[in-house]
Amino acid sequence: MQNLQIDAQRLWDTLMETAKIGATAKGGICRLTLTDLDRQVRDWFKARCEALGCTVSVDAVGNMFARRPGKNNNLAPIAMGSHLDTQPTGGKFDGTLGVLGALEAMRTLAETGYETNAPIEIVNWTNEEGSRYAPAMLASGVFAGVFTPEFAYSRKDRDGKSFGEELDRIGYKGGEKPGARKFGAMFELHIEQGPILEDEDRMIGIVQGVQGMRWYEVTVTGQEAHTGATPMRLRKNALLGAARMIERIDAIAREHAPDAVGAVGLIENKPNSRNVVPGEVFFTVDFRHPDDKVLDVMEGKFRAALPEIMTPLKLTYKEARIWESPSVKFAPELIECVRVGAEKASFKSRDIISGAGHDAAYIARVAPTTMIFVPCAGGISHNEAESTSFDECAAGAQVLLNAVLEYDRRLG
Ligand code: HGY
Ligand code: MN
Ligand code: MN
Repeated sequence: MQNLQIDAQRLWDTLMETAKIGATAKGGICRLTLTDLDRQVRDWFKARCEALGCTVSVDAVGNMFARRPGKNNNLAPIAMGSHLDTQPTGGKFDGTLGVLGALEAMRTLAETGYETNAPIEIVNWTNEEGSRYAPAMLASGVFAGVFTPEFAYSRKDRDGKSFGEELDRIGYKGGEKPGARKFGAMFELHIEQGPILEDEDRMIGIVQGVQGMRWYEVTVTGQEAHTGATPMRLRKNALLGAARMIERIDAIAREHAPDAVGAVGLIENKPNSRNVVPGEVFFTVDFRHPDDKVLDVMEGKFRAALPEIMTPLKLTYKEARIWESPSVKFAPELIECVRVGAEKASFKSRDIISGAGHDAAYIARVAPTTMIFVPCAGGISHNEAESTSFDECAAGAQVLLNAVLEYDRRLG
């Protein structure tokens, strides 16, 4: 395997160029899935891949595949995937580094004329973030057979627009059946989104798997009333019930620390008027833990707390688990390729479990899959201040290329 070197400056320039698509005043990116900004970055990505001689295909939920042939095109392709959609106050690197790191690896293969045994594909997975359309990792989930395309199309954002109509509107509803394309392997480069690599001065995270994740939706119903004329004992204050639940959700996660995490991230208070007792509150819950059995215990405590808190306040509620992604272990033979890839580039590494969810968690169900992490400053992510350095981005792309070529070499 030649000692191919990625072009660090070219990678950085593409990251900064695409960061302009949805740039926010605070230096982040707001590029929600299936918006015009998502279309813009998809068009940009498609054009760059085609300029390399790749053929770009799109499946029925908008997943994009840029393919470079190998010596033996009967071999299943080796994929390098991640996502180009962001959080509303996202950073420049979450997801984008994985797709553009793969583009840089592909550019390096093309300009050196290096012929791989297997075809190589870059993948842009639709709606990894789950911010506009829940659940997260929706389109990689369809590809892996966890959800149907119809389920994905039916998902609505908080303005009532459906995934299906928005996918159509931006022109990325492809003809390919999701999952019909079989990968030999998938590698995903991603920022850690936590503080461990930086804290231990390691450049590369050799990811072993992804922790279990569960999302819930709760609607609390009380009674709108005048905040001045209604005695406290007669109020049915939905926001008070929600507030007590938010505190309890935090406490449940802390009872199972240090590995458990829990938060309420989205809340809608109605009518949200300063002199009306809130009559209805909608909020979301995110629980995670490496052990699914502990998530069962946390779920039980959460569900027991609802009547305990709501009944004395004369409130009613609806609760539903809308998403469950069990903990995932990645493919040992691919993890070994990443280890070889990091050693080849002389980067200090450590094994790590992913706290964040990733498309790789679903693709691991249908193909050998693993991930490569690089640090982000202070472990901050899902924040406009998200920052991964020039050298760290380059290191990630180099190890991605090395790992893919190590895997490909073993096919020869
Ligand atoms: O929720 C997650 O962990 C991912 O960022 N979608
Ligand atoms: Mn991500
Ligand atoms: Mn994210």
